[in-house]
Amino acid sequence: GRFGSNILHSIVKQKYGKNVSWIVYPAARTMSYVGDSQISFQLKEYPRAINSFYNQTAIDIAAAQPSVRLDPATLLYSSKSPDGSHLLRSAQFLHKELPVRIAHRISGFRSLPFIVGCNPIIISVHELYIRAFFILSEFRAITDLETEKQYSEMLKNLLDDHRDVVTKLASGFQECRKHIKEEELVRQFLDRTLTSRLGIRMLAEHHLALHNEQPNHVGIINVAMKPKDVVDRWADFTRQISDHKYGKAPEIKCNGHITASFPYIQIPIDYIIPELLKNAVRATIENNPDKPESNLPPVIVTIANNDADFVLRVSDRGGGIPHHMVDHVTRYHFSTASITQEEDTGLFSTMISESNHGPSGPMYGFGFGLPTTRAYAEYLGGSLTIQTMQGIGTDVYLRLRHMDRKQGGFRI
Ligand code: ADP
Ligand code: K
Ligand code: MG
Repeated sequence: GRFGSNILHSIVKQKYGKNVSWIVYPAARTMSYVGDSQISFQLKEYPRAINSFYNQTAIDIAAAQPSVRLDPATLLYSSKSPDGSHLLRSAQFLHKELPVRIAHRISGFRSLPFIVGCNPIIISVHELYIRAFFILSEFRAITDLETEKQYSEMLKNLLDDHRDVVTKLASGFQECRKHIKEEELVRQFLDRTLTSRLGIRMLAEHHLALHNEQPNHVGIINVAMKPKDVVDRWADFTRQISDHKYGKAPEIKCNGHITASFPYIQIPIDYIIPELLKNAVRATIENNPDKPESNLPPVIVTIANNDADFVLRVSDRGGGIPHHMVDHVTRYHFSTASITQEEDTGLFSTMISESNHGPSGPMYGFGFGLPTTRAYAEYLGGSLTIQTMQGIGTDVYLRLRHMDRKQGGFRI
């Protein structure tokens, strides 16, 4: 699009000292040059041309640099200064760090098998990353608060533009993964891409949040996060979409250390908890099809807090996971949502039936809940384990390390 032609424009200008203009034909996926000099070429097949019209060396150089993963305690204790210099420092760190992280992801896209890399949806995500790389790396040096404000505005827009990346990756791989022999390759790519995306978004959101005053918060860190409150909030949400889909919902109870509170970053938990609750609620309802709401066995969340970590156990009486499926449930795209089992359903949007859509998202169907949850937990120095009793129900243990650096903590 326009962005590509802008880059081409400056490359040509630099090399030949001439201004040229371009006509882009999106339908034909070709790009022709019209101008007044002798240079004349045509780029056939827009996707393949990405490599020629983006300045590759910049990405290569950034990709060769190591990423700097931050100790969350650094985020917490980098003190706020009245003159706003903490905002400057934070923006300067991102200005250097984000292009490196994005370049690593671009390397990941480049090393995908050809058949995957060619998928139009995967290409569109790859392009989003290339675009982000140039927007981030070409931003001018941040030396004053006015520039910082513009940088933050740009970050906010990028976060918006990348909002649907997970859904896009899910649908892109859904279309082409049947051609891939090495299952492991897809898993590694998705694990890395999704966790790196989580890290990038946490850093960006943290910077943006430093601009606001939110009670009990330093940036994205909730200095007194109460797991019980988070669970309760997502329990309401899950019961609401269950009610919408099935016309009923089991109770979701909390026990254990219900008064515990400590500093933590809520962003990943806000993804993980609803995924676990949705699975438990769905199993409970599908395993008790004839019971009225009042007779449904409750889903029970137990909270355990200690010096090193905290554990959430989600227990259901949803009949358990059948033996032959236990090893598969944490695989991307594995789902017992009937429609995903159909071969070659084409566009992903058709896979999640209308009736599965609550007011705030689907109950199931992506097959991404457990694998993403496990990848996030491991990225944060924790784990996700599943204990299932076939015929009775399932216990899922989410274990997460505290942020405290004395305990080894984790890095984002
Ligand atoms: P999705 O919910 O989109 O199907 P998940 O990764 O969350 O994807 O879960 C994969 C599959 O694992 C589900 O389709 C379901 O068959 C099984 N599963 C997950 N959690 C439970 C549970 N608590 N009880 C029984 N089966 C479960
Ligand atoms: K799955
Ligand atoms: Mg699920």
